[in-house]
Amino acid sequence: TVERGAFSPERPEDRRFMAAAIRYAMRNVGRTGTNPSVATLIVRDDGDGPRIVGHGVTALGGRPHAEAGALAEAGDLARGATAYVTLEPCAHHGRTPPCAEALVRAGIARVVSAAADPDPRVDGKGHGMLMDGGVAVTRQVMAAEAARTIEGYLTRHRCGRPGVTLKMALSRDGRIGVRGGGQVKITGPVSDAQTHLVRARHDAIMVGAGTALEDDPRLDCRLPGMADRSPARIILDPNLRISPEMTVARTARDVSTMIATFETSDPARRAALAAAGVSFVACVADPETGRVALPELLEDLAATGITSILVEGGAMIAESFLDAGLVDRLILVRGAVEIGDEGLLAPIDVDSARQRYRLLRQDVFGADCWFDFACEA
Ligand code: AOF
Ligand code: ZN
Repeated sequence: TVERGAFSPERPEDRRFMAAAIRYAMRNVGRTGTNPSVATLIVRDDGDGPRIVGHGVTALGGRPHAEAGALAEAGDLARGATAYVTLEPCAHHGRTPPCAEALVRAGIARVVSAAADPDPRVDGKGHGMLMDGGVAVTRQVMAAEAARTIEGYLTRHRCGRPGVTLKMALSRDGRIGVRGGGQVKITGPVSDAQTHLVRARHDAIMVGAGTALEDDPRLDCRLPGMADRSPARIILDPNLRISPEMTVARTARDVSTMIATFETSDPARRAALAAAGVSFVACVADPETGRVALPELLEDLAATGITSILVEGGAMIAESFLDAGLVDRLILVRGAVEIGDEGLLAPIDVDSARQRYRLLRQDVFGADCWFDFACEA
């Protein structure tokens, strides 16, 4: 029996279903616009053990919400069932009535939620609406794990900037390449595929103009079946050195491409790039360093709807983000190759990262070691 219309305690099976919901929510992370990617599982027990009768995840672009698909699948089986949601159900009227209301109407008996929703239109009101409708509510089940799946959304709400992941490949001797030596292959195919998955989970990917000029990269997601999951590309190019012949410019009609540049940069080159489909974000210079002011840039990017950015290179941009304290997640991929003394030292290595940040996980991908740190204060 569940106590209707009140907060109710966690049950033994709750973590198992919430863990499944959190994994499922990962499916659309990075592809739901300013909305978080949320998952819902509807579970009922008719005496023969719990079974999933409906599942849903926030749709690409952010609508419909997760609850809608799960309730549609469950149909009448939702009556008396438990709904597991990775985020507090919404309480506001958008293109559809609030999800909290839909759950009540479907006859859901109990809702188990993970993360709280900081959106002022929700922020506790979803749980309130459920309880007013006679639904028992259990909150904060695996809340920290669920919050990891919506980090960008939370950071944009709390700090007014996108969440930032910095990813760097390091040789075994802690180098990130050879100055002026072009692209040095440090990592193997397994961690490269993993990198493409991480790309797909961010709204945008950022590199400096130096890296772009040296490597002429595509910066897209090239996993089979995931070509449509490519993030937007942002090139940090204050003095506008990128030319319209480069790959990112030539493919700007296929994958959204932005150049962050000073307003004083060459107007003719800007016009040529704009004609190729590139858009521009105006940056200002930091009065002390003369470099791009990153906090202002991130704020402007958040205003365009970007909730998460993967910063992929090179050394200078990595150092600027680290120095400014603007890195939320740091991914270090240590390859097996040695570069030697002529190599460019990375601004941070695995040992110093271990001292400063919290290691979330460590994996071995082929010959490479992958370290994923949370940079919380
Ligand atoms: C849910 N289920 O799957 C998601 C929710 O612009 P709208 O109307 O779609 O509302 C966006 C807000 O909805 C967002 O800020 C967050 O509060 C909530 N996201 N809520 O019930 C979902 N993605
Ligand atoms: Zn909703």
